[in-house]
Amino acid sequence: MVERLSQSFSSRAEGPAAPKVDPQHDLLVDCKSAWRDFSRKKASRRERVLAAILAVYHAGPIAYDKRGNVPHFRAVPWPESQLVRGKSSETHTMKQLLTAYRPLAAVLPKLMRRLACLLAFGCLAAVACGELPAEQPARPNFVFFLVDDLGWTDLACYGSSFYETPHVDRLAATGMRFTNAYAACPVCSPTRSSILTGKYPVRTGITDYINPAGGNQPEKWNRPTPLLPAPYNDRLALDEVTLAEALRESGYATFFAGKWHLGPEGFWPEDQGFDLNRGGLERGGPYGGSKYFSPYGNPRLADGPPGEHLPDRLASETVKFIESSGDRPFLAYLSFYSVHTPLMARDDLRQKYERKRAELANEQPLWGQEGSRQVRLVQEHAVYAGMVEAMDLAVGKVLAALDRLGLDDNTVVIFMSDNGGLSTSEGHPTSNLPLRAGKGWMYEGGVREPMIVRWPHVARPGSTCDSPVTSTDFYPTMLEMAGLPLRPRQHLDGRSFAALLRGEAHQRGPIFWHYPHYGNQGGAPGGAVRDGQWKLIEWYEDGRLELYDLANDLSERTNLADKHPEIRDRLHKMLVEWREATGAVMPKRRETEAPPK
Ligand SMILES: [Ca+2]
Repeated sequence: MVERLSQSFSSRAEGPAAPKVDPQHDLLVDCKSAWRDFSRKKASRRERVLAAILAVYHAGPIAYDKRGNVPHFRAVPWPESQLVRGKSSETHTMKQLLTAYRPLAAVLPKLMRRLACLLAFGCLAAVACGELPAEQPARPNFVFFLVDDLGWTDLACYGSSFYETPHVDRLAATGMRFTNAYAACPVCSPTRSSILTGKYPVRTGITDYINPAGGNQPEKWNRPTPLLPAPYNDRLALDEVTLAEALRESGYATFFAGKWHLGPEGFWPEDQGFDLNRGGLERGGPYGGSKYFSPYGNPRLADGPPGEHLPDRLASETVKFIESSGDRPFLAYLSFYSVHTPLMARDDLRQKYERKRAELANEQPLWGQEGSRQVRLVQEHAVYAGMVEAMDLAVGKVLAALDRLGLDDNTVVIFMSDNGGLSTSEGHPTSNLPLRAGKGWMYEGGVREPMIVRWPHVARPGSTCDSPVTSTDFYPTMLEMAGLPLRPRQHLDGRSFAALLRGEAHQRGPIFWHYPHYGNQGGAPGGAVRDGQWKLIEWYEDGRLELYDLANDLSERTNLADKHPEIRDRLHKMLVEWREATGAVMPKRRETEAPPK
């Protein structure tokens, strides 16, 4: 037993991957890491007790409270002479320490009894009684990659044969890839709010993308549509306890980089739980300066050298934060402006994909029809491909930093997009086939997302999960991963999918959407519910219902509303009751005729 501990401690203390920490505290960190490792590996009770004794004796309350890992810990007034020769304030090497502790193995049963007497409560008592859960006590770090407008098939690991995404593919190979993951809305601000609050957009009132000029509010609406869009909130309320605030309250360092799009100044990341904000504003795109290249004209992001590329810069800022986080657990939320318009890529990447497009010489039809819009059917947009690859390179930069710093082992990495790929407007840069339509639409192309979660030692590397989840679910899932109590009154609509990551069954129940707006991409106001294999869409202009069997019709080609009226009516009732329960605001009929086109 002691030999096993010795090996673990030695590798922690002397191996090349040992985390770089304050020399005053490296002993503490290493004890802690060792204990965490033993917990993870489901070590025997005796091994865990010994690791705990080491940790308690040498850590004391300050180091643990600082990191917030084991808040109930108390230093044990253990007679020094019995354990280590010398003063506890001295720094011991691991080898010295283990030599000193070696006799402990012989007296362990007696020590356990004495410990149980000394500690009537607290974590160590739980260890001694064998009650400590197998979960690691060290809180995991979180890196959350949110990509803007990335479509379901925009990654090689999700089937793209044109875009090249080796770094995200590697993330998928080391984590779990979800095939039925949804955004809470087919446009961006609402989904962003759902991740940070654990609530459907209908509850935060942010049901459409935030247009700082208010052009999509009903009083300013000037498009000749049958309905006036519903009014909606143009900022995330400060009284929401965001995911970042919940983690920060528990000792996490919190960092935001990139696109925010959840309200004006005063409602930016620094006002919603993030210690640092690099580039987050009211803007929905990189609309200042030279846009995707420095100078950025962004009051929350200092300009870099001329021509510096924004996704790479955001990755560098994220790495800098991770390097400076010390021994605090952290949340690094890298919210790319990519791959949203404006369509701009590095010249070398654009040229690479122009060559690739020429070599592939596609002869399939490029365009189909979705409502009044053309929809792209083939991925071959060289500039967009360059944007996807630049995002992938930035992800790779952050993942490499985790590896280099020895943090990959205790960092949960999440990858997600906020709505479907842009396929029916603004350059039509991508195709979401086999999914129907894209960003701005209630069909699967608008809301089904690529989603990857790497939870070291828990989620099976390279696994795939087909169970439906949605963007409200990150909040409770991440609290559960961190060993923190859930906040069900905050994340009202979120359901933890930690069980899925553990490989266990989990039925999250139906998933709902409410989008009472006209998108810029051709979509019309509507609502939807997915329950099992079935999805019902209700179009608010005329109440038309569409029912799809996603298990057999992923592309939503065959409307079964008339063939299965009982399923249609059951789902419609669910949707109506959900809207009533959540106080959904509906679009209104115009009181006067629509202005002429
Ligand atoms: Ca978006």
